[in-house]
Amino acid sequence: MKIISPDTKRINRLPPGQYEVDEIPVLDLGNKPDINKNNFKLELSYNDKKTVLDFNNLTSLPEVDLYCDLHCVTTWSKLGTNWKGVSTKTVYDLLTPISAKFVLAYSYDGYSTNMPIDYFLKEDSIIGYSYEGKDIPYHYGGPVRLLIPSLYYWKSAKWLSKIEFIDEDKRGYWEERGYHDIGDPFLEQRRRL
Ligand SMILES: Nc1nc2c(c(=O)[nH]1)N[C@H]1C(S)=C(S)[C@@H](COP(=O)(O)O)O[C@H]1N2
Ligand SMILES: [Mo]
Repeated sequence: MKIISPDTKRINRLPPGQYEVDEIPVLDLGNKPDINKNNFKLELSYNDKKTVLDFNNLTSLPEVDLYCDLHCVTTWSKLGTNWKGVSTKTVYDLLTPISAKFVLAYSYDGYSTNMPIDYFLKEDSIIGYSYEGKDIPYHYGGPVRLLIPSLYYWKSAKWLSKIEFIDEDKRGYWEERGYHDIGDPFLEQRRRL
């Protein structure tokens, strides 16, 4: 299935305060996690419910093609990127029935980020494993990263390790340091403090 991110259809596609770049800058904490397709595992949890997927389990789920823009809070935006992966809804449904209100995503480098469930489940939110027709390069968060195009790019966890569905919001790495709990680029929700 082909998904065109709704924000790419806006008349003014560039959110306020952003400028366009040609190449996606590499931004992360600088830790280099030992993770690849062979040792990759993704844990999903909601209270006592738990499921673990390896790379083959993940790529056996229905594949989606995503066309989207990326907006980093440091003010660069990359317009028109192409990814493949699994819809977040597909993965969420593996734990059904659940009624979580928030999500905390964790990464193999010690990173984490939180968001409301409705943003996590937007039609253009995916768990990505391919970028521009190839495996996601390690420096861009491969083998598997989260992509939440409706929020600033810090919500798109690279080297994804775990998705925790929760009833009460818990802050991730940057959110604990003052960044916004939602982070909508068109509303300029950059910082909470
Ligand atoms: N695991 C992990 N994911 C992360 C980060 C990180 O430090 N670690 N940084 C975030 C930030 S601030 C941005 S802007 C994007 C950068 O992704 P890129 O390096 O692929 O451009 O990843 C986000 N996801
Ligand atoms: Mo960022």
